[in-house]
Amino acid sequence: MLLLLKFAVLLLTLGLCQGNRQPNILVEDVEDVEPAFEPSRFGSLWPLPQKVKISQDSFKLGSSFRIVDGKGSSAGSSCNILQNAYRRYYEYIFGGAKRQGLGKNRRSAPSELTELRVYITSADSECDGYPSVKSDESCESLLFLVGLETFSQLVYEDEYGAKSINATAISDFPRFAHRGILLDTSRHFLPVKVILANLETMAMNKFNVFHWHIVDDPSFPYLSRTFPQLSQQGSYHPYTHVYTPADVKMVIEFARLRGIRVIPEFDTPGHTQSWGKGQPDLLTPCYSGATPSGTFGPVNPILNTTYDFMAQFFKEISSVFPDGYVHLGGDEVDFTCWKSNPDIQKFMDAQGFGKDYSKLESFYIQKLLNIVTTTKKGYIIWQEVFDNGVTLKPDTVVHVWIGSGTNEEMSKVTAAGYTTILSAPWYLDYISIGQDWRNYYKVEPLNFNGTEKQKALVIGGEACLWGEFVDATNLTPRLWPRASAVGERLWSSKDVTDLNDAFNRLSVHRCRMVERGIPAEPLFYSYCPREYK
Ligand code: CP6
Repeated sequence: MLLLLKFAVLLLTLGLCQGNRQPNILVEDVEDVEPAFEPSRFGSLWPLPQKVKISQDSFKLGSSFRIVDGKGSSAGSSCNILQNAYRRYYEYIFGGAKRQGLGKNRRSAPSELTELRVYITSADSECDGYPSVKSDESCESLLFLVGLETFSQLVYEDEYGAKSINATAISDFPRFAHRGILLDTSRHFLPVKVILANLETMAMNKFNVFHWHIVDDPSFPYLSRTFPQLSQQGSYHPYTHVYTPADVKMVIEFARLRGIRVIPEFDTPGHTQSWGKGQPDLLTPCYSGATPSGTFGPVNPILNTTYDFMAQFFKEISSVFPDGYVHLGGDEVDFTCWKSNPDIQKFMDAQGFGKDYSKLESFYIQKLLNIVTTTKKGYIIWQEVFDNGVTLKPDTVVHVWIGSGTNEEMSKVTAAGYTTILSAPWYLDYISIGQDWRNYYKVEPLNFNGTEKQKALVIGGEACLWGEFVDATNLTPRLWPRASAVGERLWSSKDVTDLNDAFNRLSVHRCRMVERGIPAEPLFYSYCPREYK
């Protein structure tokens, strides 16, 4: 794929197409003047592309500058991902300012750029489809989104306020295919507007997975068509604090247009208190001595009705969420309630599990995985499921989150041949004074003992913003720009570790987010040319 500028050429062939990693952005003067490329000045690029050379030669974006399909491009006016992105980035580049009285045929000065022409060269650019881990940035229209973001980051205002861009050569591709953000809509309901604003910001930071931890103990905001009583009874409010099918569709489409996958998490058998409100008998009754105490524990693994329910529920989920993967949780199962329940004890004896409740946990998960497999989805699970020795499909993604022994866990998971994503060092709900982004930035995901083959199984990571202490009032500034540090670690080359350079670029990138209407918090004392309004 290439982006072509009239009077200067911007070749943007960021490639990852089916293993073909030979991407290039090239801006060069068509008058065939060899631009003087000066390395080492990276402007405000974030995350840093794999290779950047910004020259001193600057060009003004002409007053009739537009972003258009190149002639003969294999994807064009009918590609809504592209058309939508042209409009979005035009607004970002020109700050949404109306530029009136400028006819299409108005002449521009010779050094002015008049057009950004977009050439999509591959036949099967995904204009209508959804991004996936395999097609990750391999399909050109997705790659294009990333390229257009990079292009917009190269544009700056000269001293007279004119939009300018320097002749620049960029080679780019992501280091890791899975670059995620976890948002939790159970501890606090997040209005769709807030979710969309964060998807938009994810795109600015080249994240490509929205891990939607949609339900958990405190509330069940997902409105299920098959089991509407789940949110009717289990949400904070059955009308105002739910995600309707239309809301979910909107989130998925908004994400798709930005090259972002939406992976929902329906965490079981633990973290399910809210499910029990609308689905009687789903949870295990806890006992106090010989009688039920009236409280409930994890999903009840010994009833056939549990699995009938899960089969129906995940059949719905598999059709509502188009991504190839669902996250099935499986973390932090508390055995206290299971231990108290005499029926569970009988079942344990009958199965020969003895007193090992992790065997019961695995029994449940194994059945659940088989159910979900029939829906033709892959699954991601938290690390405990792997630790407990459950049989997993070869394409399972193991999500490593526990902060102690993280490297050993990464070694074990990859030695067993599973792909993995890392979150343990990136719990953004944990806050303290100071520049904690530096700690997220310093993480090297492949710093564990293992072969090259093992390291290749690390497909990426996720920054997690668990929801106990965030809602619409404070989520966005708490997430950005702290998550941007994770974004660069997952995108840029392993040797991009210069904290001072990162600080300088991130400060400007932060101001750019602010300018684009995102209340991203400051890194340190500073000001932005255009402060948040
Ligand atoms: N909720 C769920 C959580 C956490 C997990 N799962 C969690 C645990 C420990 C910390 C932060 C978050 N709040 N469902 C663990 C994956 Cl420190």
